[in-house]
Amino acid sequence: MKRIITYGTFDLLHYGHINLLRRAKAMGDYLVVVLSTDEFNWEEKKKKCYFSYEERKNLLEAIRYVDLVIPENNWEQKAVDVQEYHIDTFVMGDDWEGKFDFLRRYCDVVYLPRTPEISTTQIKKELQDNYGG
Ligand code: C2G
Repeated sequence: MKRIITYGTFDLLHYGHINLLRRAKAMGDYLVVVLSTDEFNWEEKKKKCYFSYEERKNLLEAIRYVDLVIPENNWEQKAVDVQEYHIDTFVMGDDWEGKFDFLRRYCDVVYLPRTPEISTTQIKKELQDNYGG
């Protein structure tokens, strides 16, 4: 049982997120998604989510690739998470390239190419430009 973990906000879920989750799950048998809480997003990432934590969690739990969704409350929990959940591989999009190499003492660390031309920020901007008041 190869166990994979990944982290994110996953707001306005889109095919870039799905591409990441599909590839992450393909690397093992069990995928843990650590989902940024509303507080963490606002206080640490300055992101105001359209969907709440519970709504984003419900969406992720409906995805066939996802086996467990747990909260991300701070930047420091990753080393604890990978040990507590007996993780074999930590996976993130390559916009985070190199940022989590310190986890290599606990598990493999893999950065996957991001899906180009789609992002939650861009979705919000295009909606504002095309349908904004
Ligand atoms: N992603 C992707 N392609 C996109 C958009 C996102 O592969 N077009 C990936 C990101 O690289 C990330 C995951 O999807 O691995 C989730 O993206 P976000 O929700 O934007 O996550 P982020 O805000 O980067 O949070 O502690 C780590 C943070 O929680 C990561």
